[in-house]
Amino acid sequence: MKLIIAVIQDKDSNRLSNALVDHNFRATKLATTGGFLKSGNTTFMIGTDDIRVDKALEIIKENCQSREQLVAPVSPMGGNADSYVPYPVEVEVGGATVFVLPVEHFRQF
Ligand code: 2BA
Repeated sequence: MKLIIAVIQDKDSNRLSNALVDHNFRATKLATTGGFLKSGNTTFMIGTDDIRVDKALEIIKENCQSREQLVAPVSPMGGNADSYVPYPVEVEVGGATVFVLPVEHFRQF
């Protein structure tokens, strides 16, 4: 068994949820925050049999698109001056950042 952890953009999360349910995958959605942009994103935890990992990855790829995102300068007032970016920066936020981990034990009680 494997645990797939996929960090995706909020905009794609409903579409991905629906696609996973349609294909009989079980998933947990977490509201998360990107360390760089400090804005919301969504992390899916998907536990699945090894033979279904490729199908899950295909569904993630099909339902999550990368987008350009402009990072506006944020005043350091009241914040940390070390992280201050004085000009807008455009970054390409990926469709999905995916980790596939082995699961040692899986139990449901
Ligand atoms: P964020 O950390 O908010 O990063 C958003 C986007 O900003 C990244 O998109 C990347 O294009 C850019 N970026 C991140 N760190 C940067 C840096 N030090 N310098 C310049 N640009 C930087 P993605 O790479 O597609 O990542 C999207 C989200 O996936 C990230 O949001 C983070 O929440 C997660 N993520 C990405 N790589 C990760 C990793 N190795 N471990 C854990 N989470 C990761």
